Amino acid sequence: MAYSYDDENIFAKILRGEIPNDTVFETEHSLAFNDIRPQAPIHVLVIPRGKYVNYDDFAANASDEEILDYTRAIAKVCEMKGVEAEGFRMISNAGHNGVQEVPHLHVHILGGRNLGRMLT
Ligand code: IU
Repeated sequence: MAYSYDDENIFAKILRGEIPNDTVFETEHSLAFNDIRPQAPIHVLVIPRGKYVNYDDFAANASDEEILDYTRAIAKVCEMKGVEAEGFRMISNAGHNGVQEVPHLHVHILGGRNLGRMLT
């Protein structure tokens, strides 16, 4: 599927430095920052710097280097936040049914409390 990227989405503005963010970790190809409306004591968003709408777009069109960098950035944030021992949740919403608010790929990392069952 072909995706068209909206250069005016809020994460694009964050990546261009037009809007501040509370950075947790960054690499050449990825940026992690605290969510402005945290749903748990730890709520970090990890985004690729490249213009990808969602995971499908990223997996199909990003370079191997970007994919490796992004995958490891997510793991690094989990390590930095110390969520691995007690557990955590990763979510990436996509599209209308996924109720994706910002059309730039992001993975939510949630932890620091029992998150409850999501699927029954
Ligand atoms: P979603 O997966 O697209 O539904 O979630 C978007 C998230 O981006 C949501 O948790 C917001 O609180 C968060 N966010 C943000 O961190 N900074 C912003 O300026 C905006 C949204 I707008």
